[in-house]
Amino acid sequence: MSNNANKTLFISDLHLDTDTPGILQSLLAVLHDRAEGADALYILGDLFEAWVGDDDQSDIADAVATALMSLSQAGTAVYLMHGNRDFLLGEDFAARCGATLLADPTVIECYGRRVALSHGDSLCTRDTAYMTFRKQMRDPAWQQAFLDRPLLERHMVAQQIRQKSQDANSHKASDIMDVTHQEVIKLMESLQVDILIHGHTHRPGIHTIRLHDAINGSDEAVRIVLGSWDQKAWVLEFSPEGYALTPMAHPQPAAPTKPAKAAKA
Ligand code: LP5
Ligand code: MN
Repeated sequence: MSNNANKTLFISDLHLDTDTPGILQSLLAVLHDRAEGADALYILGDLFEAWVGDDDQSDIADAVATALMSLSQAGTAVYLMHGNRDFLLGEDFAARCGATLLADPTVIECYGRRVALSHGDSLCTRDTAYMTFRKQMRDPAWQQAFLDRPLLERHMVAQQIRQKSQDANSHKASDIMDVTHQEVIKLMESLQVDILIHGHTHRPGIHTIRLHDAINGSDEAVRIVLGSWDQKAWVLEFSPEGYALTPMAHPQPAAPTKPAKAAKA
C-alpha cells in the first residue's frame, strides 16, 4: 500500500499557463509523489491562469486532464472548485479529468472533522470594485454571450481583463485584497464548521480565530490559507492525525529564464 494512504491533499492557485512549464512539472511531481494512493485531491480554484471555455484544447489542459484522470482511475477522488481566473471551467473539462466540480463553498467530512472549502475571493468583501466585477462575471447570460464568441476573441478579452486587473491591483491597499474577518466568521458559523480552507489571497498560513458562537462546545476555529505556486508548490496534507501546510521547491524554474539581451554593437 502506498504511504500516501489515509491522506487528503488540498492545493490552489497554480495559475498554469503555457509560459510556466515548471509549474506543470511541479504539479505532475506532486501528483506522482504525494497524491498517488491518497484518498482525495481537492483543487480549490485558479488551477489555470485564465480559462476561456472547455473547447480551448490547449496542450497544458490536455496534460492536466490526462494526469488527473489517471490519478482518479487509480482510486484517488479528484475535486475541482472554480477560482476567479477559471470560473468558466465546465463539466466537460471536469469529466476529462475524472473530477467532480464543487460549488463554492462546499462542506466536507475529513477524517471526522467538518471542513468548509472555498476559493476565497467571495470573502474579500472590502474590495468593492472586485465584488461588482465578480457579480457581472458570474452572470450566466453574460458568460454564455462570452462563450459564444470565437476562441481567439475570448483569449484577447481574457488578456485585456488580466491587464486591467493587474493595473487596478497595483493601486489597491494590500489589506482590502485580504479576506474580511467578519465574513469568515459569518460563513463558518452559518456552515457550522470550525475549519475553513481557502486560497486566492496568496498569503499562505494557518490562523486561529474566535467565533462569536461556540461550535461543538468551543469557540476556537482555524482558517487555513493555501499558497500560490508562483515560487513554491504549496500543499496542505490532511490525515487522521492532523494537518500540515508545506511549500516545496519546484523541480525546475516555474518559467524558463529569458535569454540575456545581446549587448549593443
Ligand atoms: O486575479 P488577480 O489575483 O490578479 O486579481 C483578482 C481580481 N481580478 C480578477 C480578474 C482576473 O484576474 C482575470 C480573469 C480572466 C478570466 C478569463 C475569462 C473571462 C470571461 C469573462 C466573461 C464572462 O478576478 C481583482 C481583485 C484581486 O483578485 C484581489 O482579490 O482585486 O479584481 C479586480 O482587479 C477587479 C477590478 O478592481 C475592476 C475590474 C477591472 C476589469 C474591467 C474589465 C473590463 C472588460 C474589458 C473587456 C474588453
Ligand atoms: Mn484567485
